[in-house]
Amino acid sequence: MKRVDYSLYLVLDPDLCGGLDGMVDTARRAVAGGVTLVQLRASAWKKRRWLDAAVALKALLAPLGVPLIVNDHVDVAMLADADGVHLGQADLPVAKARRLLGTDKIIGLSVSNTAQLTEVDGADYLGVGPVYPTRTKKDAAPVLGVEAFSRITAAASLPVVAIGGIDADNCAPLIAAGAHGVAVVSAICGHDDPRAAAERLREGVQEADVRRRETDENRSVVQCSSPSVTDP
Ligand code: TZP
Repeated sequence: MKRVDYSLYLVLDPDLCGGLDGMVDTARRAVAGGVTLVQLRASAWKKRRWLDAAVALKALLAPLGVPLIVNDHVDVAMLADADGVHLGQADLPVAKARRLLGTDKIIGLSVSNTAQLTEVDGADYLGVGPVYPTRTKKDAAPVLGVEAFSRITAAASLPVVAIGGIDADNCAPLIAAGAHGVAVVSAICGHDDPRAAAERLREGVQEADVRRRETDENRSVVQCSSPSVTDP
């Protein structure tokens, strides 16, 4: 498994950030606030602009050690030497993308129900959502809610990143449910202070992660100290 920090994943939206320059500026400030992974997602754009944006983002992020993921477009990712792609269910199959990208690049796959977990082989992580209502993706699958999200995460064999309507106040149950991180668009893009917005999210995720580890430790202490059914 690749060592990728999925904890705070920024998905850039040019409409909310103010175009290409706004996306680069948002990414720079958000990374200073703790974003660990950045995705370029510009659904309405033509490929030439995708490439320009991917090249500019790669130049920003590579020296900072933050991976750049390109949504949907494997060719753009390859040309910009991005660190990976994020694929939807209607995009290239993971195995075909892997053939083009090679083993070192990161491949993410969107999943919105447990049935889709049967075809995730070759992916590095899953983007599971929308967990909460979102206004950012118009054609999003039905909202999962925390319970359905937890079921998918429990059944998944890959790291899960939660997405959809997530902010600093509602991220904790998703980390408690086993998410490796949260992906956000509007909780950072378009904010006056993307760095402060990222810092709030990072705190929320970190606190929830500490609580989850404590809960896991308590569980294992209880399991070790309670007599086994086979003890005399
Ligand atoms: N996929 C599922 S929901 C979503 C995507 C790309 C949009 C998430 O945006 P926001 O603003 O964080 O709700």
